[in-house]
Amino acid sequence: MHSRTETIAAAATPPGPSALGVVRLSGPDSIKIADTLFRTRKSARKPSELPSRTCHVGSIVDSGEIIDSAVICTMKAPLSYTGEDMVELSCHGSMLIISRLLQLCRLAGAAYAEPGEFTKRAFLNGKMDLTQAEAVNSLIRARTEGARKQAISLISGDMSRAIEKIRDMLEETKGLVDADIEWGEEQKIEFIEQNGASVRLKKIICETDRLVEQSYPAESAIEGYRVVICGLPNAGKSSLFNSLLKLSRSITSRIPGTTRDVIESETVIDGCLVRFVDTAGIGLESSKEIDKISAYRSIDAIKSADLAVYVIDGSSGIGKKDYEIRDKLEGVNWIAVVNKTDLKPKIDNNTLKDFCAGKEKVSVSCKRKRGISKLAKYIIKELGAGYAGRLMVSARQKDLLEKLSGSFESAAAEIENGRSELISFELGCALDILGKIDGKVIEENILDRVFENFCIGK
Ligand SMILES: Nc1nc2c(ncn2[C@@H]2O[C@H](COP(=O)(O)OP(=O)(O)OP(=O)(O)O)[C@@H](O)[C@H]2O)c(=O)[nH]1
Ligand SMILES: [Mg+2]
Repeated sequence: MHSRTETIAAAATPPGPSALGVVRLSGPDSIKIADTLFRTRKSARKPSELPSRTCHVGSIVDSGEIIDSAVICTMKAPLSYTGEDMVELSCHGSMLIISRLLQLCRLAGAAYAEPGEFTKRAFLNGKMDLTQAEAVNSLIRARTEGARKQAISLISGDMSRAIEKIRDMLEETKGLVDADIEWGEEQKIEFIEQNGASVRLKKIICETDRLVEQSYPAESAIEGYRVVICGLPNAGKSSLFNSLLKLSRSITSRIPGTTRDVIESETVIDGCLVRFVDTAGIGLESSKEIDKISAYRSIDAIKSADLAVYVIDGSSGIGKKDYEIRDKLEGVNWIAVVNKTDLKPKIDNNTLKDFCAGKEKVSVSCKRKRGISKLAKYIIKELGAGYAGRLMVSARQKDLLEKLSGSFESAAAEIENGRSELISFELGCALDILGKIDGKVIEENILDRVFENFCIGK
């Protein structure tokens, strides 16, 4: 990325014909650069002559030629998104105009911005912490109301406040331990001996555990949870897939082996994006190569599932082959669905209980559309994908939260041993991890990784 003394420019709107196209500049020369290419319509004023944070209609000009009409807004530091001098130009959304405008910015001294560079500057200038910056990207990528709400709650600082609370408690405790190291003998603080450190650490662990419990991965929320429907041929997998999607997506027929490929389609359930995957039946008595390939693909799909839904034909019963497939679900989160409940049942409760081995089971009839919405809600619950009272965290944050819990374990062990210096060291490590979560501790390679996933212009 560029140094912050450089001024950057980028299109903030996607390429392609549209009503408006926005180009933004950020950095010390933003307004000076805008002066070279913009004049207001009536009074031909330069951007530097306009009051900050006001909008003005005018023209983009290149050597006397009018390129387009545009609205300009200049924002003087620090009152801007990045905290630097900024200019936003809204012109017509034509690729020709936008690229010409960017060229003019470049000729006047701006560098083309890299992905996320505006938000990175906002972070570096203290406009937001790293949890908020990451949430900006989640907000842009959110495709469901649930994910949008979560991203907004993070941008407004829900995660930042939770981290700050743990930091306050940790700093206070470390302060007491350090005082104990320095003054303990003389002033008889005996903080550690009086159990003070361990009581405080328990409270901190409690607070952290709550945060870990509340958190769920942003990637699944944004890209969709993968729910793979599997089972024996003809169990009604494709019928269930279609019923859950409320769409006739897969072909269904009474001939076993109808589905050959892995078929995916997404839907939104209770504000959560779910990607359902229909698979070929496993265990088809066939020597054909194509059927073997289908079965391999089904098994592969199961391995990548956030949740597997094992469909049982309730009118056929549970047999040896069902158990063989169940064994392939080892290590995968799965539930059982008994389908075709409109027909005479052939499964007794004990067999079903034994097959499910503690896993949940739901009964449906795809033909009569019975039990489908209950199953959909159940899937959301099983995925842990509900949004109420929860925090969407990036893989990076989740990893650090787990490390934080680990460092508390080490601190607790040192409290047991009564070694103040080591307690203080472990608490310091925990503070360091907290700092990496919200960006109080800056590591350039981490920042690069966070911002490289952003779009250009954000
Ligand atoms: N009576 C009844 N029939 C059902 C129900 N669900 C599916 N079927 C029928 O069962 C047959 C198989 O359904 P599919 O959905 O194609 O089954 P599948 O598991 O995808 O089958 P393959 O792709 O061949 O593995 C079709 O004739 C469906 O109409 C149900 O709830 N009740
Ligand atoms: Mg099928």
